[in-house]
Amino acid sequence: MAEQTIEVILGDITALAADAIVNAANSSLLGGGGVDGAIHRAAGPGLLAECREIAARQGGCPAGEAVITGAYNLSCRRVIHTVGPVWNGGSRGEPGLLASCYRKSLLLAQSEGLESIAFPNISTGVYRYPRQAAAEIAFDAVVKTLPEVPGIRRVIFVCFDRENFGIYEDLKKNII
Ligand code: AR6
Repeated sequence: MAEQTIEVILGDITALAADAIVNAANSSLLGGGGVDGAIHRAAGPGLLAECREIAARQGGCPAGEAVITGAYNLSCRRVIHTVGPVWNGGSRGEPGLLASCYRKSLLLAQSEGLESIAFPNISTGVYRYPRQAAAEIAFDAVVKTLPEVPGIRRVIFVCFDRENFGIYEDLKKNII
């Protein structure tokens, strides 16, 4: 089987030309701050209009799930919106919900015929998930799901700050 790669980069996910970029959205799907705000600003108003339609049709998106839209003014082809858990101490299902964000996004990308997907560090901003723990879950979920999604050739973890970048680089050295 052809190779599947996992890359770690430091940068702004809105600038990536991957087939899909993943948005760390909230369950309303109607935009917000952080990476969600940056993606909506860069994509333009068409993205919000499509998110509104999805929200009206299915009542938003629960934590751990994912939906897909067009990319409008972004350089990628599609945007996958997933909703991470709010960190509440770790005993309210947060690890499973965070893993599900990565897994469901990969399955959705595969089902749409996409080959490359870029993830931000879901839940580690406004939702306060501890960074080391979140990064371990991200790698673990991706490594475990990749065999089920052979169409996905490239997974890119896009870190926006040096602390997350360091954590991801260390994990990549140890895992791969
Ligand atoms: N590119 C890549 N990563 C980014 C960018 C960017 N342009 N901007 C921020 N990050 P957050 P959450 C990183 O808060 O914790 C929103 O209001 C950031 O450094 O965006 O899942 C939503 O509407 C952090 O590491 O998402 C929800 O209400 C990571 O992205 C809520 O925040 C995630 O931080 C979701 O919170």
